Amino acid sequence: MEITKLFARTILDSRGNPTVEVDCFVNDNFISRAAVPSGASTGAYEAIELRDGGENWGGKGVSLAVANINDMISKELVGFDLNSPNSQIEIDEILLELDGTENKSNLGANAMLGVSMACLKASAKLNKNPNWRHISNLMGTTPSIPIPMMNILNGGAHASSDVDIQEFMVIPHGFSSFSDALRAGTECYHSLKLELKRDGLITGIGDEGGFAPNLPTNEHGLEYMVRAIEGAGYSTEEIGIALDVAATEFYSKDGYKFDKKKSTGEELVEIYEGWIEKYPLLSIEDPFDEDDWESWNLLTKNCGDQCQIVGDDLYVTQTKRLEKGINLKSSNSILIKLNQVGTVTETFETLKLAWNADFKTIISHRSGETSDAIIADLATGSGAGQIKTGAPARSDRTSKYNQLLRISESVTSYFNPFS
Ligand code: 2PG
Ligand code: MG
Repeated sequence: MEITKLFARTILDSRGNPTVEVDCFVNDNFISRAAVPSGASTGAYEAIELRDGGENWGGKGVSLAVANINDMISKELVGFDLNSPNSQIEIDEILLELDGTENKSNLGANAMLGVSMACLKASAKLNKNPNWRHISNLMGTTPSIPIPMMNILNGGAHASSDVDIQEFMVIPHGFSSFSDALRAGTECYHSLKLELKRDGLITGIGDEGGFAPNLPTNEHGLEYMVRAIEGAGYSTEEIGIALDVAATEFYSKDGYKFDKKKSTGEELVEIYEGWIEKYPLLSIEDPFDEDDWESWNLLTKNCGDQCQIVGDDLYVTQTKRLEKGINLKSSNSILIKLNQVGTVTETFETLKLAWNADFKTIISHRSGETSDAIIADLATGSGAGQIKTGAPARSDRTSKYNQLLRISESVTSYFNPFS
């Protein structure tokens, strides 16, 4: 069962930017395909996504990354036997060696991840397993369906509105199955549209399918979330709220530019504490800049027993950064994105390190997505517990929710970290 060909091409992502897609052929038969997502509010410490620069595609072309797969990587991996039980680890090691850099700037994390994921799917198929089961076999984990975090109100770098906070999400945790949770969250999405319309606000959407109105303050977003939940006929006991503040985006040397004024990290801590008291706020991601460790530590100390404090840009799915956060007690949860680190094996390692430290884990999409639904399989196979993959709208987001509906026909275990 040898890889006989790896073929990469440029395709479009959900924002209309080019991205990498990889086909894997085994014994001359097409066997698997993987597409690479891309972020807008990227962390400074993420593995490097190789872009061409120049005139075409506004500099965002990926022809160099595509060529790296079709030339250099293919030369190394054609002939590789996917039957080996350690094939994923071996393939990812070959990619790391070939790249030879700390930040994957040589081959490009987009090239490496495309190949790593295509090989993961190829081995799953050759083993006659669905992707989620293959992942659980590789990781030694018990599969379970994750609870969804659904981003129904978009701001920050994902919208053209004046809202600083990037994501306002519902967490439908008071339900005993994924499909019921998905239905409830989706009803909140439609209810939010009605609430916004009622107040004469626009209902155009942002990059992740959530509504993107202008609002007088960020706290108004929380008020609309409660109205959406209650308007859909639910209580805030069964549906909570999660935020991705993505604070690095509005941080500069003189502080955080939030609600049109400058605030310190300590002032933001106080704001978040007030919100945790007042709203059903269960999870706050990236409440501070990726290097403002002190503010992270303070919020986790004050609120970590009532609320998930989630590191995304802070950890960029990398064990080195996560180790520091574990030692400093900077958060109690981590967001996991395959393309922040660039290979499947390293993603598994980060997940395991997080669990060993009793961190909660959330598998995440990027704001630039494709129809590739592998994160639904990763979330289930790893048993990570939570998935965030945008609004229940637009195929780039619903492809993941729909894949979870299909998987839940086979996997009955449904993990609810909030019950
Ligand atoms: C985030 C992500 C996904 P982006 O910040 O968590 O929602 O956004 O892909 O733009 O980094
Ligand atoms: Mg984030």
